[in-house]
Amino acid sequence: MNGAQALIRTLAGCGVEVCFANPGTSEMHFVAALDTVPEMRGVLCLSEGVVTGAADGYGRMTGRPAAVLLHLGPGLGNGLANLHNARRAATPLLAVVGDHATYHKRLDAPLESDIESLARPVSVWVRRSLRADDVAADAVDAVAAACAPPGGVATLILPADVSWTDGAQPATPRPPRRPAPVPDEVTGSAAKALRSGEPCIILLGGAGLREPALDAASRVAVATGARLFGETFPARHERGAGIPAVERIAYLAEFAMAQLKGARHLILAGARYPVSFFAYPGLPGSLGPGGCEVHVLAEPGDDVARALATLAGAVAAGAAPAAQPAQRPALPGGDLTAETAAAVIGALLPEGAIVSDEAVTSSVFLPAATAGAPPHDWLTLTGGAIGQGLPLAAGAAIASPGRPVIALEADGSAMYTIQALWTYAREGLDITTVIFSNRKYAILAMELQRVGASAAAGEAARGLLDLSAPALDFTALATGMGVPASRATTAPEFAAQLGKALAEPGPHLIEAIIP
Ligand SMILES: Cc1ncc(C[n+]2csc(CCOP(=O)(O)OP(=O)(O)O)c2C)c(N)n1
Repeated sequence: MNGAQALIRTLAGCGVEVCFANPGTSEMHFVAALDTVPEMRGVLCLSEGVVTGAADGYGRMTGRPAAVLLHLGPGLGNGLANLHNARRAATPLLAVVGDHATYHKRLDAPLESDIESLARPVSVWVRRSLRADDVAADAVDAVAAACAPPGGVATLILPADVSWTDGAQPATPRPPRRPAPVPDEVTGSAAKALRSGEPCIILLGGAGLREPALDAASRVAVATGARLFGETFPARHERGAGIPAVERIAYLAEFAMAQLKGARHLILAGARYPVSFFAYPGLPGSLGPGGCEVHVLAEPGDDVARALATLAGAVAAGAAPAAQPAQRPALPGGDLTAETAAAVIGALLPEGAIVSDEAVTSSVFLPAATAGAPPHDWLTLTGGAIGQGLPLAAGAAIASPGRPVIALEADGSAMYTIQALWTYAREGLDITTVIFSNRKYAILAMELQRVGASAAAGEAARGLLDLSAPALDFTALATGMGVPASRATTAPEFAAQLGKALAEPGPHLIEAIIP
């Protein structure tokens, strides 16, 4: 058995069963080894941003890492933006980065680069395997690091000669580490705040936005009058009819400050303290109200659900959670806009859907329109690096066979990793993609004003935010990659096309032309 075979066998033994890949020459023994380990499914993606974003979606849905296979420093570099998003999502993910043979590095061949330095900022763990004998043990350490709560990117650098050298053996998996229990005095201090009669907010993040944490948090809110919010961009938010509804903190700082206003105690359950996405002249970066006491009930790597259950036991005995009632918007007539499109999506969202939301400005109306739809998961752009939504949907679909996946995607963001559509078609993934085609970088037109740069901005500036000439033809792009596609220009057209796409298995794309 060579190093690559021992590595892949070890990974499969550790529960790593999918490898999203874009390989090169230094990874050829890894590629060849896939045929000897049928438990590992290789999934080809046509750019590294798709590879890493798909692994993020897979990890968010399974709680287990997918592997990615990347080609030296440049391959890793192409995948970095979505590794950054995965880091922000605390997704378990194993990045295998192929490298030149150990003895070839001194020659400074064209693809030679400093892989460690590229990997470190997005990784919780980085190691270079130096011998075929070590690679399997390194893989076990890598998986343990990726899975250590709350999860992260572990990067294993794999020299070509470590892959091809014979005499390697698989290593035994280690049981994953459990989330850390929250000490009684911490839950006790939060309980004291909740009993004080002073206004409290509980801010949920990470596992706090999943069941059973949501039920416990809702019981606390019902019993004490505390207000519940979710972090602005959660990795995975379980929501819909029957699940306690949690409004997310707004992206715009002014709105977020209004939501948090009046709180005397801010209890963080798996969430970070809320800060403004960017600095704006004259606005604070810290969004909590002045004088508000912060209680860290649970860090993201702690047992958030257990801490909330303990808290509910202390302050909410006998209280029932407030379940979101089932309700859907009526199908609208008339023009297609971000608002009517959201109503259509809310009216038709299927039970058990997984939504990848990178609709940017068009996502504003989606939370309210879908709040009472059947239970579903909502995945968001955790790290602000656009080009994540389409790859994320691919990984979520591969992680969750049988569940419908819906990618809600802004046109500008879609173009970063549009190659994901080819992987949808090749793998036959049940993904319905909606492109919100407003033919501009709308959010940046708004930000131009908000940062105070609009007075100086003229034709040249507006040109950098405009996507209208030539108009992107998303139906042609999709069909060119094997995904059936249609274009909607009215709300009823959109409803008919979405209904049809959701009813048929396999990938579909709808280009929604909106103002
Ligand atoms: C990797 C990366 N590059 C650039 C940006 C800056 N950026 C933020 S939003 C945006 C454009 C978004 O336009 P679109 O996806 O069409 O959504 P819209 O604002 O029109 O709703 C850009 C370029 C970013 N966030 N991430």
